[in-house]
Amino acid sequence: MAGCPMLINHLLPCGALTNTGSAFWQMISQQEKIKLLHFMRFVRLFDRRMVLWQRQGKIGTYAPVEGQEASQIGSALALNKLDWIFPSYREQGVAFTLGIPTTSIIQYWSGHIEGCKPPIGYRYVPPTVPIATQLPHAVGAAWSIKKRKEDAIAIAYFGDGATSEGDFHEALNFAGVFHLPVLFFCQNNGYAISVPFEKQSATKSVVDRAKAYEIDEYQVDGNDILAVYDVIKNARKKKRPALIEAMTYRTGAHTTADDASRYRCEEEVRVWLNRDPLYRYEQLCIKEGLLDEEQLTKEDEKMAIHLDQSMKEVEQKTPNLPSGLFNHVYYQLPNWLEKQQEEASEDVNNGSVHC
Ligand SMILES: Cc1ncc(C[n+]2csc(CCOP(=O)(O)OP(=O)(O)O)c2C)c(N)n1
Ligand SMILES: [Mg+2]
Repeated sequence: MAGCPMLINHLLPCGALTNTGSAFWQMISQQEKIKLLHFMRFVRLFDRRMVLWQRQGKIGTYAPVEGQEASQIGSALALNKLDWIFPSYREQGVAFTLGIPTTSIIQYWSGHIEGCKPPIGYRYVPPTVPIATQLPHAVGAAWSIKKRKEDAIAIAYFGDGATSEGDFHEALNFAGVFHLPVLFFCQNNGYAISVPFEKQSATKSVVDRAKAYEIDEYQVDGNDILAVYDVIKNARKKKRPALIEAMTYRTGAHTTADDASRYRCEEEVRVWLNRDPLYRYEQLCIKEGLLDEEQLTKEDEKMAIHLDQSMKEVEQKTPNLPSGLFNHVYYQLPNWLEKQQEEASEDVNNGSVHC
């Protein structure tokens, strides 16, 4: 397509198929290597099911994660139980890896408040939709970790678009000045909705900004799960502020409300499909003789059953009423909002709004 600003060179030159020299690869058992593949396959299956369910009207708008699984699963695996995690809205891969239940993730995308509640004992805060606002929150948590001398870090997940927000710069500055144990993990997927990275940044990469705040910087091939794991593990150990840029790509649309063909061409997407992180890891497992096709198929079947059951469970829950939108915002609702809440209830009662 003429005039298509292709992001084909957006990925770091990665050389080998996948980094088998990785400390992680050397460390884990054969069983764990296969489990990792199941994890990636599960997130992929979940993601595709969610897009279908959105089309069937079972859930609300959904932000697909396809193409970013290695960045998300690799980074989440490198975290410890006491770490504080501040996700954006696209972090389903992180949530699954940390053990957040499938029903909870579906509930989040169905507008149920329960989907925002992490299970007790998890330091996974509700996903943030306002871009970059979770970064100062992560800094606050890191400050508390430092004061309490906890053996933990805070990590904020965000996209390349978030780096144009004031919150991003304030957070990095504060973290640098106070030497806080916080990782700023940017998944640079090339776009902020339809805006390509080079149109919103004068610097060639996100990590270039780290120098200004005197914090550590890492740039990693975000489609290589082993490389991502190693980088996060290494950065985590230092308990210092760091900006990490995982170079990746979302092969789907920004959300189910977006038509990505309006701003990027087929050729660009094709190039990135050939760099698919799941395919890469799967090929590695095959090459290393780890893969049992029969076992994989059986696992896939189990996953599909689990997903359908989880969806059924969510559907059986009481639907979220529009009046619920007003809860959990104020300790005491102001009069004018109380009135709106009553009106929302009336709309449901008289049938003008369906749930
Ligand atoms: C403060 C704020 N401004 C604008 C938006 C609208 N918005 C939603 S997603 C998005 C793009 C974010 O891009 P990026 O940070 O790269 O994350 P990605 O969606 O690519 O994962 C924008 C501008 C928003 N949610 N919050
Ligand atoms: Mg982006």
